[in-house]
Amino acid sequence: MIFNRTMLARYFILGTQNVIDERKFYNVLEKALKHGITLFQYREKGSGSLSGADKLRVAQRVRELTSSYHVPFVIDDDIALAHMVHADGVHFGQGDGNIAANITASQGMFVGVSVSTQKEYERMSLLSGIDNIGIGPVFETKSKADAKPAIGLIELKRLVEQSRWPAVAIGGISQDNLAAVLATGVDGAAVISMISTNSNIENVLKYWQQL
Ligand code: TZP
Ligand code: MG
Repeated sequence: MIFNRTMLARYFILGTQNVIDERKFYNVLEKALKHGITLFQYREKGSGSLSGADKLRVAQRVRELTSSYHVPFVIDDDIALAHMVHADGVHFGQGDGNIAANITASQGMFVGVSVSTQKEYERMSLLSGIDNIGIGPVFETKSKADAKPAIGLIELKRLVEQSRWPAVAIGGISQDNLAAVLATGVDGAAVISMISTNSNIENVLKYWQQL
C-alpha cells in the first residue's frame, strides 16, 4: 500500500499487554476501527506480551478486522510477521536492530521510524525508504517501560518544522493536551492509553475528529 500522510491523523497503537485480555483487545480495536481511527499499529511488546503462534494468531485476526474497516495496518518491529499476514506497513524504534537493513527487508510495505532527539533525526536523514516518523515521547507515558525522557511541545514543534517526512506525535497524549499537540503542525497523534483506557471510545474519537 502506498503511504499517505493523512493516515497519521488518528493513529491507534495496541498490543494485548495494554489490555486485560485478548477479548478486550479485539473489543477495543473494533470500537476504534468503527469510530474513525485512520491507522492501526499492532505493537506486541514488553511485559505480558505474546510471541510465536499466539502473536501470529492475533495478527491474522487484526488483518481481517482492519481490512473489513478499510484501515491500514502496521506492525511494530516484526518484519517476518508483517510479511506473513500482509500488513500494509511496519514501524521501527531506534532499538529495533539495524534500521537500514530493516527498511530493505520491508519492501512492499510503508515504513515508519521513531525519533526522539535531533541526533536521531539526523541519523535517520541519511537513510532512504522512510515514509513517516513518530516523534516523542512528547509527554511522560505509562505505556512504554523503556521510554526516553519526554521532549515537550516546544521540542516537538521544532522537530516537526524541520522534518522532511510526514510526522506523528506520540507519548502521553490525552484529550487534555491533544489540541496543543496538533497545533504544532504535526500530521497527527499516535496513542495507546487515550483510547485503550477510555470507557467511551466513540466519544474520544468524536472529539478527536472535530479538532
Ligand atoms: N513510543 C513512545 S511513547 C509510546 C511508544 C510506543 C507509548 C505511547 O502510549 P500512550 O499511552 O499513548 O502514552
Ligand atoms: Mg519498536
